[in-house]
Amino acid sequence: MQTRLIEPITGDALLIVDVQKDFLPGGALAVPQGEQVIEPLNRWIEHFHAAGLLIIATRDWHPPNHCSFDGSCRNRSEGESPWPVHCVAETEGAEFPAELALPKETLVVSKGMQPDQEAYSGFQGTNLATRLHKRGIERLFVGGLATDYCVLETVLDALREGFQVFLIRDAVRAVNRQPGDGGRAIRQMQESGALLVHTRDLAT
Ligand code: VGL
Ligand code: ZN
Repeated sequence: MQTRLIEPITGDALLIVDVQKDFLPGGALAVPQGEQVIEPLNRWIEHFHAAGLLIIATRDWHPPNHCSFDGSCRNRSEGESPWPVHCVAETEGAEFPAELALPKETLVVSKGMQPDQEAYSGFQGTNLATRLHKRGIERLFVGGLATDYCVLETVLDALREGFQVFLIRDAVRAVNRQPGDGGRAIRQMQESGALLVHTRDLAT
């Protein structure tokens, strides 16, 4: 099958979700194979940067007493267990890995800073949607961690905000607390309107 190459244009932005040390091997909440998103994301970063297009990186940026560490979040889902302490603001685990080639112009968006609220989505409790609309962004290319939590909620919010969303299929990995969570999340994103793209289809 012939696939048309993807050529990002004005109005496009790259949105990298929570690629942080704590979600990578050796981290407090390591996502299986999480490190494998870095190489494809670097290709998208290079392409967007060379084209002068916006790159956004969200980061989980929790206070030490964040509710997700003891399961007391006011907006937690039914039966959701707590997470290990992860991505505490200003700690090493919350840093972006050196291997992720983020340019200095990257728009960094911190989230999950309110102690009593879970915030998987990069749009929740941030002004990200307004900032993107103001800059004329219409399409978002999304990759990062984790497929079944922060990528899922960020993509669903982006669609609700009216952005066209392209999920970079090979640049996401899932926690899979329950087997199949990652696949179900991808289907849910597609059913909500996200389109799947692959790094091999990015024009060089
Ligand atoms: C995430 C669990 C807890 C994520 C953040 O980035 O997907 N998952 N906090
Ligand atoms: Zn978190």
